[in-house]
Amino acid sequence: MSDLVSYRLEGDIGVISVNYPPVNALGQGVREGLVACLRQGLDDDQAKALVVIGEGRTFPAGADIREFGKPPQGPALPDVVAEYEASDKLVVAAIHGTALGGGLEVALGCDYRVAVDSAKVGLPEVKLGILPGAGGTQRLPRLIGAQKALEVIVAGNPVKAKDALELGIVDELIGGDLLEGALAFARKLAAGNAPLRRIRDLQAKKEDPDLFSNFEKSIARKQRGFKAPFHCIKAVQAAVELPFDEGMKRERELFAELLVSPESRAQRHVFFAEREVAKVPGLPKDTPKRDINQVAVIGAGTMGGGIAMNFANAGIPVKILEVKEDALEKGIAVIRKNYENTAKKGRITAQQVEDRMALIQPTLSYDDLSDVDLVIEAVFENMDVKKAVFSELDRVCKPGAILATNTSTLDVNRIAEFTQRPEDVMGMHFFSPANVMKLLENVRGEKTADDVVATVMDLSRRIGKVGVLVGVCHGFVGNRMLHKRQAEAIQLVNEGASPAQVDKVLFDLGFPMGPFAMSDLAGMDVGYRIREELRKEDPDNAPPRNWTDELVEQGRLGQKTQAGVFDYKEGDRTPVPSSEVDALIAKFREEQGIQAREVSDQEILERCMYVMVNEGAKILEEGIAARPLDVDVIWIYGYGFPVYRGGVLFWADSVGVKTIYDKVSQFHKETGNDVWKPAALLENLANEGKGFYG
Ligand code: HSC
Repeated sequence: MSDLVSYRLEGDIGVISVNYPPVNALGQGVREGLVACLRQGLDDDQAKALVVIGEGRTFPAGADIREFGKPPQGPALPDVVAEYEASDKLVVAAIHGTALGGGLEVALGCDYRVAVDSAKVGLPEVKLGILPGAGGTQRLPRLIGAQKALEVIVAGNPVKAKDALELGIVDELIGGDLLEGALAFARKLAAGNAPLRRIRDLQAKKEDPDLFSNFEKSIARKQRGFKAPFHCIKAVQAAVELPFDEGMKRERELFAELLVSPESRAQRHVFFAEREVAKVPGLPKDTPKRDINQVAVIGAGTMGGGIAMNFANAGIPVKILEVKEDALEKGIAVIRKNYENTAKKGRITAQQVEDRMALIQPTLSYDDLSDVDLVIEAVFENMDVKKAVFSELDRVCKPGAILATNTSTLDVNRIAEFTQRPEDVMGMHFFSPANVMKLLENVRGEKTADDVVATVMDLSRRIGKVGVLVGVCHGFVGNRMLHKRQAEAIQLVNEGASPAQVDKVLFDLGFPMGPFAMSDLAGMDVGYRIREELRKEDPDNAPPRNWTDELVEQGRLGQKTQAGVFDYKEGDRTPVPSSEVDALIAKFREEQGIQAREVSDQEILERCMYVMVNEGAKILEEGIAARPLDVDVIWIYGYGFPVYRGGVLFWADSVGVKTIYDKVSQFHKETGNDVWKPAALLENLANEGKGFYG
């Protein structure tokens, strides 16, 4: 018998206890143990009722995701849940930590559910591209109604215990020790001869006749490209329209379709990749970390302010430095406004606004930074300015303070050399808006000390970011690939495509917006400044001038000036093709002697995407990113690459590395452009018939 689940008698109540760290996932051994212990409890004449509980940090947090895709081994989870539901003794689920997915489904097979205040319950399967497949879509609507069940299942977000009580998912909150409370609850039920409560016997209610079609419409935009949310709706509909056993059959069919779908494979890949990036190859888990209790940010602009908010949100005091008083005041006012807007949406309380603002301390003097543990510089992208800032930081900061730069393109090794302590310097590249975007590209310099890397990676998680470690090169991983795509997008327009056509192809692939709408959003002047800097510093490698430079020089900076590559109406972010820009493009083609031609959508897709795959391969070869999954996580969390395609390199595997290599070689032959020179890694993988992931 499995030793992952044990049975014991506590007085007159049988306790079934799951012990499978870290999250008591419902792997084969746990499922087997749950059934065996239930049978033991049913056979135990002294047990008047049963309690199921998880040891360690949580009630089971779901099916064991690592088993998906492998040959199934019984007992199947739906059968386990059915056996609990069929029990003729009362069963109480005692919940702490996170009762998620299959974990909650087991609890729904029990007659009653109690939870500690800090517990959360939920059915997050949709985030893995599947649906609750052990009766969750059939039992939850029967318990709480179809509308609420749809909200829980389709969003997949965890529900706090207090809200779960209100919804009726949980029957009682336990204030003190969970086991004691659950035992007392079970005894009270047994003493009162409380009836069994089998959810399968309830009727699911549909509150509104158009519930399902309306719900589908309401998520259509946000869930574009995902399959699982729409299957979840179909399954809940079955709960309302079919008898329980038929509904279960329908759930099983829909689950099976999703499990083998490319979307789910990709989403499960992202789940593990997101956790894997925290484990840096070659950096032992026990590498010491420096204490970070007080942080400072240099620069109170959009970026600096956003960065500071992350620390205040996590309860870490942060100083924010500007050289001019009015810029400082303006920056602080913007932060307050951002918090107040969040409060207006009901996401934080007015008190939280004040608490967070109290953690942000404005200053005009570098001397105030003598006690901070970490400084993040977020000033203008110019080496001379960085030099001035880092020399000053080197002068005032205490020994052991980490000095970080938020540069998105400049050489972190050169910046480190502006100090006497390059081992304490690294990059922390936040993405705009810095208080929202989850990605943090942490850049290790040549001389960065291991404990600095370990500290910054750990801190990323503390402030709710996904930190990915990268090496030094122009643009690091994300922007280096992005710049290649942008250049290709511009080149496609030069040859005859329209900006709107290019954008549509990438939008249809699943990006939130195309490359030109994106540069309008970011501000066309950002890229322009980087190009100008390159033209000064490294003219041989700088991109040639093109029509986008002219747009900037004419004041078309993007959304902020209501005109960039596209036009924008006041208060509307929808890009509208511009005849003025079309004329500029035509003029550029004429000056260059280019005869515009028809460009196919397929060519746009191949050139914009394959150039990134090739660059990604070069990045891996050079060791700038350690693994394909690091590149993929960067593209998902930094640039909105569709999760259901798993990341740029995961997507490349789905196309076929050989197919991509052949095209890249062809483009190289046709253009002679270095960017298309196939990466050796790409070539090797293609020759071996392998993908980035084997
Ligand atoms: C499911 O339940 C499907 C069901 O409907 C059943 C269908 C049956 C159908 C049968 C048909 C015949 N599995 O995140 P952390 C690992 S789908 C395996 O860093 P935290 C994780 O990889 C599942 N491993 O911790 C990591 O490993 P590492 C629905 C899992 O405290 C370690 O645990 N449930 C795992 O920040 C720690 O994780 C979910 O989707 C799992 N289910 O967060 C919940 N869950 O150390 C997914 C975690 O080697 N999990 N691991 O890197 C979570 O959301 C978070 O892990 C928690 C903990 C909130 C549980």
